Formats: sequence, structure tokens, C-alpha cells
Amino acid sequence: MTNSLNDIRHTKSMIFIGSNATENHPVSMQHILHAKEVNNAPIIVVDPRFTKLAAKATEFVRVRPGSDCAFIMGLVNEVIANGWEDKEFIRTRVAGYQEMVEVAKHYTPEAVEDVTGIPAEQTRRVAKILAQNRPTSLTWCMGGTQHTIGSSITRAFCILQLVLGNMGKSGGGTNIFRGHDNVQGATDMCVLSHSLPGYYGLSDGAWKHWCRVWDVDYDYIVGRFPDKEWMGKKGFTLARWYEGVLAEEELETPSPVKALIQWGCGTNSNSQYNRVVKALNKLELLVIVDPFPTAAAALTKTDNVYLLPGASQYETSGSVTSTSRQFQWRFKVVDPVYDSKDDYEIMSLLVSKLGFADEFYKNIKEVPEDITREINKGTLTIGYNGQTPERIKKHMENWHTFDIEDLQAKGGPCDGDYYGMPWPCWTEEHPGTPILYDVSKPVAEGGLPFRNRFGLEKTYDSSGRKENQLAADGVYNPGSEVKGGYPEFKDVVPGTNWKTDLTQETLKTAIKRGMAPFGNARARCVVWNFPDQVPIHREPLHSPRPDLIEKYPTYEDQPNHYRVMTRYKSEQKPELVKEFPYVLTTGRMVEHMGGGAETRSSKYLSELQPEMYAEINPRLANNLGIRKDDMVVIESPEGSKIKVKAFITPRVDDKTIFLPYHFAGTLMGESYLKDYPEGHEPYVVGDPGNTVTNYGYDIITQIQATKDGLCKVTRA
Ligand SMILES: Nc1nc2c(c(=O)[nH]1)N[C@H]1C(S)=C(S)[C@@H](COP(=O)(O)OP(=O)(O)OC[C@H]3O[C@@H](n4cnc5c(=O)[nH]c(N)nc54)[C@H](O)[C@@H]3O)O[C@H]1N2
Ligand SMILES: Nc1nc2c(c(=O)[nH]1)N[C@H]1C(S)=C(S)[C@@H](COP(=O)(O)OP(=O)(O)OC[C@H]3O[C@@H](n4cnc5c(=O)[nH]c(N)nc54)[C@H](O)[C@@H]3O)O[C@H]1N2
Ligand SMILES: [Mo]
Repeated sequence: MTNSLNDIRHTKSMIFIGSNATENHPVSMQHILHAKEVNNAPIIVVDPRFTKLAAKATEFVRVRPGSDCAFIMGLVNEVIANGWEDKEFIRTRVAGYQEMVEVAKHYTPEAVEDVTGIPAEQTRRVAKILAQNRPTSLTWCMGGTQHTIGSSITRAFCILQLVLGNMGKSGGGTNIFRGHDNVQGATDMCVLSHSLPGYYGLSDGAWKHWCRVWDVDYDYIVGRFPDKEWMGKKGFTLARWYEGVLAEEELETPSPVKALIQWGCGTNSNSQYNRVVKALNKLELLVIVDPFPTAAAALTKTDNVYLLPGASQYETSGSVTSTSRQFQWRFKVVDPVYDSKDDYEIMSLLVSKLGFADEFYKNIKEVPEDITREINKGTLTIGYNGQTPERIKKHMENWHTFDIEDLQAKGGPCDGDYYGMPWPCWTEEHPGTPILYDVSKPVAEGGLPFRNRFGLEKTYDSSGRKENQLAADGVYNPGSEVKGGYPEFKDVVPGTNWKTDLTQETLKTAIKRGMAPFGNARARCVVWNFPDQVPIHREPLHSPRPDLIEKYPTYEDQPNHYRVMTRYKSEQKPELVKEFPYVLTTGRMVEHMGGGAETRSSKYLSELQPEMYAEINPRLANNLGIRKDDMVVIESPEGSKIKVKAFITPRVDDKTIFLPYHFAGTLMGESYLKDYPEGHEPYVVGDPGNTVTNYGYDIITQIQATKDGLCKVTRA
């Protein structure tokens, strides 16, 4: 989030796209409803379903799954066509604007209606609401990302906020509500296959930086790889690990994957679940580290499966980073119960057995404090430097001194700090940055311009015209030595820059001069190294509209996409809709979490939501002869099937089926509870929704496209 949950209190209007905050982020609702009631801020909810959040909306926009990019570019076009854009903000702080405008022109309200099903009048009305009620807080969630064009959709959201001039302002911003409690922290540590911690990437320079932080020899690390070449290559993603085992597709690796450790992973959260199950049974070794035996533990028929009972977060301590970039310290409530161990201890035992404990723990004596200190030392890119364990704990002990409106401590031991020291928090004296890119405050007090990257000027179009990448004169944080744009800081310590200078002198120098270490630049509407430089609509791989496939085709197939082939064009078949006529989308409910291993093992939550179901519109149910509580079979274009209860509701329209994905424990209604370790069976079971979610992955991130497939429905 560029802003924070609390800052939504100051907004004048809100738009939620593919977010059902009422169920998935209930804590945020106190701020959302505050803005609605106190500021009279309209709420716009863009979702294919009439959700519990939609019930609070001023304007509910029913969008066809996977078509959000067209709607948002339509809003951008409508704002510009009416002259409602923030001209001064664009002139001084935005780059690549003209190129974007040319693309947006295509998305007239009528073109948007054709693609999305949203009436042209509604697009016009929503654009007007946003233009008249600034700043707008824009929130997106998984409904905006789990698509083959998810990365384009999210860029369109940012462009809309730039055009409206809503960035760097209280009440504005792009406010992505994140997943698990520490998923922002996990992302920042790059628990991903294409980067070292702190978004440093996989270049030699990145490895050398972290070797200096870890205090280990770079050549030692090189020696851990069969070949140096592999150090710079992206790995398999979590969404596609099973491809490495099955090796049915062309792989970049010389041999298939043989062993898997699932460390806090629900398994049935993976799409292509049938193939996941096949891969689990082909592994030579499967280790599951989890407080609960997951679906993988029960489904795997081989003997080489090891369950390591992990402790829960109540039985351990350490720092986590929230959706609002705020740090918190988790304190242990009880020691690990029975024979469970916390994740640190399991990791430590594993590392010792593997024989590299000396290197791994070189700077780590006190766990977990020294782990946070190592992160403070090395993660300069996003300002993880000032949040020492001592400061984080002090914040936790003085919760009551922070103001609910602006998150700042007013007096007391944390005076002036923002709660949780939202990153970037450049030094131990820095208060944290509550709102990103806010030039109204000094950098030393939590202000920030846009970041400079990729040089000082750029040519965006074929004319060869060069555009300045730096902010215009007159845009700067109070107290800045330079009264306009400036590049990133380097060579304060010769041979280093602000990201690699471990003495942190560069950070301190920049702040002393009133400037941001990463420069003062423009936000870009064009990403020249992406397949779509400006976001455009492309039809989902499994589209209900053959005519639109022709008009908005998907990408070419991508070989070596995170070590495996990813199909686009060869998967997009116009005739599919004849046999699989309904759009399939998926998501969550408040009572269950992820794969559901935890919540389906809770008596109380299980009682509240005991059954897997498919949401079906009454008209469709009547046409298909399906009655309340009938069992139905949902089939995917790949032939996989699930058997679930029909939940007849006008929440969805008569072309769309919705499934929650929290269930496991049955296959086509047949229970395999007997395969769970005795006494550890979940209370409620059901067919996994991900058995029928379709093939498809985002072109950049490879997030699974679990929100826009096709399916067939019959009465069981
Ligand atoms: N209780 C509970 N809370 C959770 C979680 C949980 O499992 N249970 N999970 C956590 C995690 S990991 C995450 S990532 C977040 C996710 O939070 P959300 O993203 O809010 O969760 P979802 O329900 O998956 O999806 C949100 C909405 O997207 C809609 N949608 C589907 N397709 C489309 C589309 O094409 N366009 C648009 N605009 N909308 C679409 C769905 O109908 C749904 O209402 O929640 C977190 N919070
Ligand atoms: N169809 C469909 N599929 C989806 C999605 C969707 O919207 N639709 N959403 C996707 C998204 S956004 C996400 S984030 C994933 C979530 O998918 P998962 O991350 O697989 O889901 P969880 O059930 O939250 O898995 C967490 C596991 O960690 C265990 N656990 C809890 N605490 C600890 C701990 O302290 N230590 C250890 N070692 N383990 C612990 C839990 O018992 C659980 O088994 O699902 C994805 N899959
Ligand atoms: Mo998530």
C-alpha cells in the first residue's frame, strides 16, 4: 500500500476492484465505513459478484471476470476526454503520458461495455464520481491480479491514480490489501524465485552485496551451485513447481525435481490440482513443515513423506511487516506444545545437518533479534534500516501513544515516529514513511518523491523525442537542496551507491541534504521492457467471447518462462465456449483461510461454514434443472471435475459460477479422511476448487489465473 489502512479515513471517495474487504480484510472496514459515514465518501465496488462489500457500495459495477483493464483504461479515457485530469501533476511528475493517452483513446465507454458488460452510462458516471470526489483511495486485490494480464491490470490502476493526481496524498494512493499477516514482509524478503532479499535481483552485483551483508565469501556461494550460470537464473515459481517434477513440458533444468519441502503451504491453493497430486506422488522425498497435516500429507500415497510439526505464531516471536508497510514484533504467548518446534529451530536443525551452519549463522547469535538486524543492515533498497528490534518492541509497548488518524506518536517514548515505522525508514532517527511519494513533508520527516530508475531521459515513441525522467523544477520536498528533480545518490563512498553502501553514509548524506536517496523523478505510464508497454486488454485464455479473442488476442507462448513453457496463444481456443459455456471465478470467505488446513481444523469455524459450494444464479439453476442443495458437477476444459453443493444466489449473474477454494479432503465427493494421521482429520472436507480452475499464468509474475476460466455445470 502506498498509504495505510488508517489513512483511508481521509479519503473523499473509494474504489475497490477485485477486493472483498468485508470478508478478507474485516479490520479495514472501520476505516472504510468511517470515510463513508463521516466524509460522505462514495464507495465504488467493481466485482463480478454482489459481495458483502458491494452491499455497502454507492455504486456496484458488475464486471465480466478478466476484463478490468478495459474498464480502468475506459475511466482514464473518460477523465481525459472531459478535461478532468490533474494537468499540473501530470506536467511535473509523470512520464510517458502522451503514449498512454493514445492507447487509452480506444477504450470509449461503448468499447468498454462490449468488453466488460458494464453499461457505458455507468463508466461515465463512475469517472465523474472520481473526478468530483478527490482524492480517491484505490484498492485492488486478487480479483485484479489473478489473470494472464494481471500485471497490466495493476499498472492501469496506477495510471488512473496518476491521471487523477491522487498519488502522494493523504486519502489517495494505490492501496493493495495484502494476503497473510506477513505477506508484505515475505515479499520484501523476496521469498520468490527471481530475486535476492530486498528486490536486489539475481545479478552478480546483487549476490556480492548480500555476501558482504552475510559476511561470507562470494566464491564460497558460487561453489554451492553446480555451475555459476544458475545463480542468475529465475527458479520455478510456487504456482508451477509441479511442472518440474512431472517434466511433461519442456524444462530449462537438466533433470526433473525430485524432492520438495512445503514450509507453510496449503497445496490445494495451487491451480491444476490434479497435476499437483500426480507430482506429489512422483516425488522421491516430500517434507511438510506445518502445524497441521495438509492435504498433501493425506493425498500422497508413497512412504517417503515426512511431517515436521511446526509451531504456530503464538509459540514463537519475531518481526513481521503488515499490508501498510508497518513493522510489528510478535511476542511468544506459550512455548511450542507437544513435540512441535518453531520454524527457526527446524531451519537451524536442517542447516546444521546440511553442514553450512557456520556460514548461515555467522552474524546470527540471538534469534530472532539478530535476523532482524541482518535485514536492517542489508535491505537498503526499500529502507528497512531504521526498524531495529529495540524500536519495533518499543512501538508495540506504546501502542496507545499513536494517533489513529495519522499514525504518529504524539508524545511518549516514540514521539514523532509513525506507528510501525512504515518503510522506507532510512535511519534509526527516521520516523518511517506513512505515505509514499508525498512531497509535502521533508524526507527526514517521512516525505518522499517518486524514485529515479533507468536513467535520466528516455525515448518513448518512434519520433526519437527524448523525455526527461526527473521531476520538473519546483517539485521537491521541503528543505531539499535541489529545488526540482535529481538523480539517485552514488559515490558518497566511492564505488557504491545508496543501495550498496553498507556504511549507510549515503542514506544519511541524502537525508541531511533534505533529499531522497533514490532521487526525485517521474512516475512512468510506459514500461518499455514489458510485452505491453502501455496496459491493454487481452482476452482470458478461456474466453466466453470468440469475437473478442479475435479483437484482443492473448500473447505468444513463452518458452523458458521461469524454467518451464507457458502456453498462451496455443491455449486460447474460440470454440471452447460452446462446450464450456460459463465463466468460472474463485475466491474466499471470512470463516476460512487459504487451503483451509487451519480453519477446517477449528470446530467453531467449521460449524459456521461446513460445506463446499458453487454459487449459481437462480435463472441459470432453473434453466439447468438444479434445485437448492442439489449436488452439481463442475467440469473444466481439461476434463477435471468436482462435485459440490449448489448455492443458488443472485450474487453472481447467470453466466458466472463462483467457487471458494478453501476445501480439500474429498475427490468427486469421495472422502479420503482415513488417509490423515489419526486424530488429525479436519472437521469439514469438500472437493478442492482448484481441481477445476483453468490453466493460465500472468505474463510477468506467473501468478495463476484462477479468476477467469470456463466451466460446464450439470446436476449430479
Ligand atoms: N478470511 C480470510 N481472509 C483472508 C484470506 C482468507 O483466505 N480468508 N486470504 C488472505 C489472502 S492470502 C489474500 S491474497 C487476500 C485476498 O483478498 P481478496 O482479493 O479480497 O479475496 P478474493 O475473495 O480471492 O477475491 C476478491 C474478489 O474478487 C472478485 N473477482 C473475481 N474475479 C474478478 C475479476 O475478474 N475482476 C474483479 N474486479 N473482481 C473479481 C471475487 O468475486 C471476490 O469477491 O485475503 C486475505 N484475507
Ligand atoms: N482458486 C484460487 N486459488 C488460490 C487463490 C484464489 O483466490 N483462488 N489465492 C491464492 C493466494 S493469493 C494465496 S496467498 C494462496 C494461499 O495458499 P496457501 O499459502 O497454501 O494457504 P494457507 O492455507 O494460508 O497455507 C498456509 C499453511 O501454513 C500453515 N501455517 C500456519 N502458520 C504457520 C507457521 O507459523 N509455520 C508454518 N511452517 N506453517 C504455518 C497452515 O497450517 C497452512 O497449512 O492461495 C492461492 N490460491
Ligand atoms: Mo494471497
